[in-house]
Amino acid sequence: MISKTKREPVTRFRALLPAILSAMFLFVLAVPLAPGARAATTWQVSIVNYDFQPDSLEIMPGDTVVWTNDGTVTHDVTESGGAWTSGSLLPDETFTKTFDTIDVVNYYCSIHPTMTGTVSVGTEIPEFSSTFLVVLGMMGLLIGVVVIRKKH
Ligand SMILES: [Cu+2]
Repeated sequence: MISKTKREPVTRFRALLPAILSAMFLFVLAVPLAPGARAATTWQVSIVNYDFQPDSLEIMPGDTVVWTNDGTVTHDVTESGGAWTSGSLLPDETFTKTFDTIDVVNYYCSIHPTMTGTVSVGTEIPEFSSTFLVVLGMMGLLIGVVVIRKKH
């Protein structure tokens, strides 16, 4: 004979299972998005044929961009508002810059102003998303617990 008290924990666990699984799923999603969980990346931009290739980058705060003059004439990398510049880059010379703050950075070559490029820093993934997903997972768990408490 199976007593009622022995069956109860199994029933409780089964009812909680969807909440536990959804919470685990959301945590798994949130972890790679959490600040600091991701290693900084170095991105390469080639300056060739009077063009920045690629001319549009989507990076995360803390990432580094290396521009290399693969062309045959002097170029530079200058922020559109003049906040910073690489100075003259002779063929084969490089310019390295790390972007720490969320921003959309437009730049151009001041020698050939039709050459333009953009670095989007952390704007592709909303800043709140990791926190949002963790909170959502915890809410799922909490709702599951509340539902079980009401049943028993
Ligand atoms: Cu140029």
